[in-house]
Parts: sequence; C-alpha cells; structure tokens
Amino acid sequence: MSTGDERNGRHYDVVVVGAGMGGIYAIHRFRSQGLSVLGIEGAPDVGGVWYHNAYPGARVDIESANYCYFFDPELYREWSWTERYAAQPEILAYLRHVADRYEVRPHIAFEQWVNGAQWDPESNRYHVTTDAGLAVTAQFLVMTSGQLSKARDPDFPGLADFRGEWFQTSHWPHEPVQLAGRRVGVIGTGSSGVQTITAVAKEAAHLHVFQRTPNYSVPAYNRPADQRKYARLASKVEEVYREIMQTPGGLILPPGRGSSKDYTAEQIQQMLEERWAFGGQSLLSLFTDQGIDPEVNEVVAEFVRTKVRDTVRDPETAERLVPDAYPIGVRRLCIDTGYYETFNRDNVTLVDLREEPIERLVPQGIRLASGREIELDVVIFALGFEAFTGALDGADIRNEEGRRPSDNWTRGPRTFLGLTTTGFPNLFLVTGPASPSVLANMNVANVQHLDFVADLVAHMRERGYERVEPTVEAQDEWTEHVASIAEPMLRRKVDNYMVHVNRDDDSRVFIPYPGGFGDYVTRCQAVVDDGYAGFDFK
Ligand code: N01
Repeated sequence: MSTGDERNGRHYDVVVVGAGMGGIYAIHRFRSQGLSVLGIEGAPDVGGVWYHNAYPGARVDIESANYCYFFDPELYREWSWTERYAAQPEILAYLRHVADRYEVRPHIAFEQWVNGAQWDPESNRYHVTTDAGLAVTAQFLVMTSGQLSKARDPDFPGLADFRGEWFQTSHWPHEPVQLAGRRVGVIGTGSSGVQTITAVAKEAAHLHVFQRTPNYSVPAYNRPADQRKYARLASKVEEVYREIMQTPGGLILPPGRGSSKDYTAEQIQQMLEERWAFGGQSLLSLFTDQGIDPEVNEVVAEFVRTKVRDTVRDPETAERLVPDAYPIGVRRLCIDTGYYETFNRDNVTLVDLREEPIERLVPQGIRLASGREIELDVVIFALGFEAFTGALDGADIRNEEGRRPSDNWTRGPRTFLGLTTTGFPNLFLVTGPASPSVLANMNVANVQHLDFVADLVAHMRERGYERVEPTVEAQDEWTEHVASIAEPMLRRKVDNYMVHVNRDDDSRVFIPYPGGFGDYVTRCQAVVDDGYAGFDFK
C-alpha cells in the first residue's frame, strides 16, 4: 500500500515511467546531474520488456555486443556476453547488474502502474498517480514505457471456457511453466511467436502453430560470443560508440553494397548468399533500392522463399510457410534459430488460418471455422502489441485541456523529433513516434534520447526556464519531413504496426523516423547547436 509510502505527496524534478533499458539509464543520468528522480515501474523488478517477455526462446535479434550500454566504458568492459545473441535471462541479469551498479533501484517505486498524469499549468507540474495509491508531483515527465510493451490481449470467443492453461509471451510467468509432454498451441508468428515455436517444439508432446500471415525469418546463427572480437570492441568503446551513432540502425552491420542496378543477377545472388550466411538483420541493408523498388525487393524476397522451400521437407507445409503476403523488410524481419527446420519435426503441425480461421476456444482446445477441433492442454498467445500509443494511453497523461497525446493524433502521431508533442509541456516520449524507435537499436536510441533530454533540462535550469514544449511550426515541419522520407518506401504501403492508416481516405502515416539513426542524431545535434531551435521555453 502506498498510502504509508514516504514518497507520497513528494515533489520530484523528474518522474520516469518504466524501469526497462531506458528507465534505468534515465534514473542514473538525471540523478548524476543532481536532479531528484522517481522511477515508477509496474513489475516487481527492473528490466521492462526483458522482464515481462520471459517466454521460452526469447532472445535479442541484434548482436549483444551492440545491444548494450556504451555510456560507461568500464561497464562495457566488465560485462562479457556468453552468446552472440543473448537470451532473455542473460539480458535481464545484465539490466539488474546495471541497476545495482549505478544504485538505481532505491529510486524506483515498483509494482505499480501510472494511471494518471495531469499537467497543472499554474505550478508547471504533473500530478502523477499510480494504481497503488501513490501520488507525487514532477516538473518533468519522462516516458520510458516502451513502444512495444502494452500487449495486444487475446479476445477470442470462448477463452473463458478453455479448460487448459493459457499464457501470453508478453507476460510470461516467472514461475516454471510445464510444457513438456503437453499438447501446446501457439497463435501468432511474429518475432515472439517464431522464437517461442522453435523452443517449445523441443519440449511439447505436440505443437500446433496457428499462422495467419507467413512472415520472413532468417537465421541468427547464434553461437557462443566471440570473446576476442568483444575484447577488441571493449578496448575502444568510445570509438565504437561514435561509429554506432552514425550508423543507419544504431548497430554495426556489414556495409551496404549500394544500388542493385550496379550488379548482375549472379552477383546479386552471391551477395544474398553472403548475407544469409552472416545472418540476422544484415539481409535488409544490402541494397539501397530494395526497400523502394518492388522488383528489387522481389528478388530478395524470392531468395528467402527459396530457402524456405529448400528447408521444409513437406511441400504443402513449405508453401503455407512461404512469405508471400507482403514485400520483405516492410515488417520487422524475424531472426531465428532453426524456425523453418522446426516444421520437419513429427510433433509439429502448421494450421493455416487463411484456410481455416479460428472460430473459438472450446473447453478442450480450439475450434476452427472448418468445424475441425484441435485438442490442447496449453495455448500460448504471441499476438503482438498496441504499438506506440498503448503504454502512453495506459498512463492517462492529460494536458490542461484534459486531452491525451493520442487524442491529438487521430490522423497519425505528430511530434517534434519523436520526443515532444505540442500542448504537453515538459513531457518527453523516449523512442516515441517519429524517432527511429523500433527501426533502431533501442538501447542506443534510448541513451541518445535521454542525453538529449537531460542536456535540455540542464539548459533550462541554467536559464531559469520552467517549461518547454515544441512549437507548432517545428512539429509540423518534422512530421512533414518524416512523411517525405517515408513516401517512396514500400514499408509505408503495407499494413503493420509501424503504419497508422486513416481508413476514410486510406492516407497512411509511417510512424518511426525512417531516415536512419545516424541522420537523426545529426539533426538532433543541429537543434542543440541552434540554441534548441523548435522549442518554446517559458
Ligand atoms: O508481434 P507481431 P511480436 N489471430 O505484431 C498474429 C519486437 N520483438 O510480439 O501478421 C491470429 O510482430 C499476427 O498475425 P498477422 C520486434 O520489434 C523483438 O511477435 O497480423 N493471429 C502476427 O503473426 C517485433 O517486431 C524480439 O496476420 C493473430 C502475430 O500475431 C515486435 O516486438 C522478440 C491475431 C503478432 O506479431 C512485435 O513482435 C519479440 C489473431 N486474432 C518481439 N492477432 C527480438 O528481439 C495477431 N495475430 C527477437
């Protein structure tokens, strides 16, 4: 109970919402410049999505030597990853280590969700409340609540009748879940589903995979971390970090090869094979025109389809798995460790929901529209997230007119730099809409944003300003700038969680900043160099 909480009624310079990768650094960064900070976190521990997504097989899809903090070279050097792509328990252990090393935990109110944040223009403060009864005020509200953190909950008819157990990948229990020897169904084949399916197939008596849209998945080639490579990076952390800050994705990948038009068909196939052998997201950054020119994209897509057909032995299952619904790279590429091979196992069956949609759950399992019933002991939902606005809406942030940010975004998010939005003074949306966000290495993006915000706050303190918000002109310009870069991109044209579609006129707003992380960093620096042009201080 927070009514007896000594923090009740206190005023803080900064309230940080969410103690994941972003929140941990935020608390450390703001505290180290002498500000009073309170973090508020729903879970009983730090970690954010890496706490909640503890499902079997969960691991990062960016190499761990890149997906970590660079702000302190000592921290980088003292931690050594065991795998090229660390699994969820190791990432959580790392985040706990960072939280302890920088004494972040004492500044977090755990096990409570922010359920209100009302801006008071008289005092220039947010009145922040939680579902545990905590009430505090803060001059600055920093949302490190994540863009992919509010789960899309299952709403299948009959769920309450199901006699087995069901779980969501995004809220996986921290107690052991018994899957061995049981009949398991997984619904959803995005990044979470692909990882879960590959892991659960090895345990379950039988696994049914319920697939609505076949996605592209490429091998991670996970393996023990190359300690010599890591030591090399660790010996020049500052240099590596500077390099990463200039890359398109906030991570080091093999360099792109320019336009595909400069190569013969044979050379292109050879390069695709090289990328396939390297693994991971590198396949998407091969040619500059593969995200724009449908014909070039089709060459890359067909290359992956051939791999699927070559891997999956049963031709009918292979055809169902072949990703044919959209161009490659417009949705996030899944990175796997033996996903397609999983369908060669005797204990795995693919159910194509395009042929047989789910009608409902029944006490003994799932009934399909065809009338077929599949008996299950456990159902796992990997249905994705209410991206970008889910967690923000959950905190119920209101401005002086009683509006929430998303009330102003009915035709797509509008922000300045993805960090701030007009009408909401002193509110910062870390990795928010129209920042590189889900297109970048989130760890690096978080730190870049928080350094920007912390410097902005220091700038205000030095000059005696109490409130800041972007100008309407700056926000309009940024929104148009993002739209103009996204305009020719194939990824804007396909429905997915990165696109806001206005159904009345089919206008489409691509949500993340698609100009590349390095370009974004340069533009942020230009704003600073120009005396925080685009911000209105009071
Ligand atoms: O979610 P998703 P996710 N009936 O939205 C299906 C990050 N991430 O959690 O495509 C049946 O991609 C849906 O089908 P469809 C990463 O950024 C990273 O997997 O809409 N199916 C789809 O197959 C990623 O992009 C990592 O037809 C339904 C799936 O559920 C993001 O999180 C790991 C359905 C949702 O896929 C989201 O990935 C995990 C229904 N009613 C996640 N509703 C790594 O770092 C939805 N689906 C590796």
